[in-house]
Amino acid sequence: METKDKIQQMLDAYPAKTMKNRRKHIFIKDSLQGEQHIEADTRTVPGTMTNRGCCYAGCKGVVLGPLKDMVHVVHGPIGCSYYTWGTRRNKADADDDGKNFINYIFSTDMQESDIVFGGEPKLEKACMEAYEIFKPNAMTISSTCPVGLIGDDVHAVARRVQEKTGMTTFAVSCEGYKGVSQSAGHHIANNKLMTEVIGKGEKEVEGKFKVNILGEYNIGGDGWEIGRILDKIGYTVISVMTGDGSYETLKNANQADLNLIQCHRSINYIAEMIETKYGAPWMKVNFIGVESTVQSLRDMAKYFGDEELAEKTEEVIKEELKEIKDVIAEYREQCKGKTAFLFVGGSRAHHYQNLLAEIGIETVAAGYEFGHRDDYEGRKVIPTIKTNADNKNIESITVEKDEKNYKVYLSPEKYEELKKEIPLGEYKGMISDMKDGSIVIDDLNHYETEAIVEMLKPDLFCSGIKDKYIAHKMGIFAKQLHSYDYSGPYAGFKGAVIFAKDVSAGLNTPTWGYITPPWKISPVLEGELGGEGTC
Ligand code: CFM
Repeated sequence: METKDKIQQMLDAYPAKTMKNRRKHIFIKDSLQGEQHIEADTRTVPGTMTNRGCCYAGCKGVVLGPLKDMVHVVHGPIGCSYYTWGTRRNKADADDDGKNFINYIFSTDMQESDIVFGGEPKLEKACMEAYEIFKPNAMTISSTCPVGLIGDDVHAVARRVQEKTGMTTFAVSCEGYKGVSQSAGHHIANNKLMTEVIGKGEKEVEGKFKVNILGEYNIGGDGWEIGRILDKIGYTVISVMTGDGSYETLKNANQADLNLIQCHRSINYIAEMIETKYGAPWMKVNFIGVESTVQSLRDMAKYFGDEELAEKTEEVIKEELKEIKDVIAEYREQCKGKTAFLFVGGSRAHHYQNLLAEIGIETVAAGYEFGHRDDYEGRKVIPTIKTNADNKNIESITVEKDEKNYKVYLSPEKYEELKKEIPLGEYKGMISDMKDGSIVIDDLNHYETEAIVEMLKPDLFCSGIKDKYIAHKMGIFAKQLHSYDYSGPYAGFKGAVIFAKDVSAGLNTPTWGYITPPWKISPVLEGELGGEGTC
């Protein structure tokens, strides 16, 4: 049976309405068909087991949480805090001020009485207590679902805390139910960082070739490896958004000459707003994979157009490649010919394809949990994306040119000229890099995970904790691309070696041949419905 028919068979198991919905989220890449569209960033069909998270997860968990010198107070029931406590491996080390609170979780532990009588007094007390104990550089308050339902005015509380303490304090209305996934939370957090933090710094940052790294969260230390390389070349990294980031550095982000975007999905809004308000352009980079890293470094050198910088870039590339070339070749020998199926949030299913290819692994299927159409098809589709009730629910802000701090970095002519060579203000999306015949799938659910693994029999399944063990039970090596399991960094040159080593070890262990999945031993679960004492 052809893949196309197998996919149809998979969809046929659904009720008609669900099938109609899901078929728009999946296709087989075929260049002969011209542009292929995918439906994305729409509601998950109720009842299907999605891997998506909520708006609060995207706002507090992904974008705000890694800012280490701030205290992030969660206003809500304890579960919202407990289950987001330390589950994302965004590492951080304190700067000179010694303030690093990311190992903590701060919650108001909302109870029934707070729901009935209002939780504002408790929230204010919690913020003041956290301030007294930790003296953070700034504070955020994140709203969870009940806050929106009962109407606690978190913004008023934030204003009162700021008045009393003199510390920057702002609240975010990122109730979990907003939007259709954590993607809504990214947008809300981006807006707040832009209005409340970026541009508030008063000191001028010294240094040549000033950049910010956007959408880099230092998972497993990725940001540190990228920072090491940029530092060696001679860049000044003003701020990283937001892995190992801080309020203190983020305040000055408006002073950068160029914004580098690693994860487009979670942070493109800030890049656009900085460009409008302060003038600095943004460029898409990818520091996952050796070739992608080399390409990104060369693109950066081209942007700055400085001869010495270009020379140093080549020197560093040469030096780094020399160190890793043979090791990568060795792992390639061990992994070549294998296939992979990637399903990650909103950027990694794309970013890892080059790195896998470098060790001889072909990506046969890939998808995002919550990416938008532009993350699949490229930014060119943005004007054609329809707004719906769910995305209208998310505040969209417009910023204006800051006459005092606006700088012209490139003349419009130079910008257009450079745009032909480097991805300035451009992201081409995942589909263009995929081979014909590969499957692209959006918001994969657990039934489809099993069906596609069964269908393609990939050697490697890269996803997260929610579906890792399904693959393992099916005898297939699964690598978590969210948390990197317990490993990392995977970015840059040194990271590529660690990734190759981990993948090679996972693929080549004889373990997979010894596994008999439970459904092969007792394929049918037997039980009785109803009976005495059941309700
Ligand atoms: Fe960006 Fe991320 Fe990702 Fe993301 Fe995430 Fe993540 Fe991710 Mo998990 S910001 S979209 S919301 S690269 S937590 S560091 S790994 S789903 S692919």
